[in-house]
Amino acid sequence: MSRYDNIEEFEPDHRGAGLRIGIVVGRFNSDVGDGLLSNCTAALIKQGVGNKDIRVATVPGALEIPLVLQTMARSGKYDALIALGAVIRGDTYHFEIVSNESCAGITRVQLDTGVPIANGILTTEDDDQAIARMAQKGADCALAAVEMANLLRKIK
Ligand code: INI
Repeated sequence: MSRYDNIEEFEPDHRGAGLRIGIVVGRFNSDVGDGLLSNCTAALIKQGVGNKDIRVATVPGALEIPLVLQTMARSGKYDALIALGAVIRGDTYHFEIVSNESCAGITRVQLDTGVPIANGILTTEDDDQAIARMAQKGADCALAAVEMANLLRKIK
């Protein structure tokens, strides 16, 4: 497709058939994790990803997510990965540590390995904010993962 001056542009491609997707979910705040995961897998399947091509790993909390993503990325078995979890503010500085370190770890893994990772770790003030966002965020991550896997394939 060309929108400007006959310049070629990669079009967003959300067709999921044949893509292999790994998902890592934190069990901390598990109701939110479950909501993120169910909406994410439903959206992946809607886009045509086969259920046999989706693998889910759960971990205790958001801080454990980057290492499992790194292991999945290095395995060569996945076209894209998805991180799901919820970090909900408490009374201490721990919220900032968990939010910032999990996000930094995810970014590092995708840049180090070249495997795209959709970041669906919600960071919210309270449970209500997380519950209000989990359905949309889970589905958005499915689309982002499929789109990024297809884009990187085309660029390569
Ligand atoms: N992990 C989360 O995923 N969300 C949180 O809100 C959270 N809080 O608030 O502490 C949290 N902490 C646990 C952390 O991710 C690790 O599992 C733990 O520190 C053990 O390494």
